[in-house]
Amino acid sequence: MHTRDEIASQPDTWRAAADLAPTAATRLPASGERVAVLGCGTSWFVAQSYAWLRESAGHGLTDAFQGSAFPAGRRYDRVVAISRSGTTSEILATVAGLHAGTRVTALVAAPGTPLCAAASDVVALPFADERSVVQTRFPTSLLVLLRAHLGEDVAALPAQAERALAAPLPDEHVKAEQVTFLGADWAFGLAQEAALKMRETARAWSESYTPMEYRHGPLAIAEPGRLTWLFTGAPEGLADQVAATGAAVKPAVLDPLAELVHAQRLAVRAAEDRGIDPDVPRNLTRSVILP
Ligand code: F1P
Repeated sequence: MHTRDEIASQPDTWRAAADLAPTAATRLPASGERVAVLGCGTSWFVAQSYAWLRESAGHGLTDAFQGSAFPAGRRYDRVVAISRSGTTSEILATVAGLHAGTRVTALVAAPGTPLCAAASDVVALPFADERSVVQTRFPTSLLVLLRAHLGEDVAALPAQAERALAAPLPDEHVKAEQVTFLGADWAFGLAQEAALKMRETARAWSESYTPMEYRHGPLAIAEPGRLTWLFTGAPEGLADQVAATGAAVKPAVLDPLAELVHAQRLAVRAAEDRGIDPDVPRNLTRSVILP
């Protein structure tokens, strides 16, 4: 099963991504540039996480947009377009419509694709490309590269991925009727990605919020037989409040990116438990190419 194999390969692809960071540096945004990051689906969630990390690390204004929702009047020094396939229509259309002179960095798994031809700079991670329709190791490996580029020491992350691959998946979690993922700050993008993984892979009811936002309504659906999974620390009192509803609570143990790996495994296991083949997600294709 290639989805499971690709999930399991992440310690290696994360090492390769960290090794690529120094030579990719000149093709990635320089400190101080005004940057917009584009993506669709999984790649949009990576865009959100990267934007939060870059701006909070003091490297400059960084906005994230869906490929189809770029505000055409805005001017940026550089647009970073994330697309595993390099073929997604909305990304290609938005890049084609940018103001002349905007530098474009394409972050792809597949070099030689249309997005690469439209970009001024390309960083390709072919070692993280996937046979699986649903994305797992490309987005996480790309975030390792981007975190390294932003100055973070990522040396310990592959070992975190190993721990996520060995972490338990209790029946109470696999059989949960509904799962809500919570992540603060840059990890909100990861929580959204985990919830998408549950929908794409297992057709499961899943939601995602920041921990502070969760109490503003979504908590109403917490009840026995459901799961709330934290990717980051819980604000004062939240874990107790969720536990009081009878829902299972999974606290954050690992780096949020490794928590995502653990959640990818939950999506695969939940799919199998429902008799669904994770390698054949319903209604989905590798990328959305519109006529
Ligand atoms: C983005 C994407 C995937 C999704 C689906 C359609 O593709 O939205 O995240 O799983 O299969 O395409 P890409 O632009 O990153 O190649």
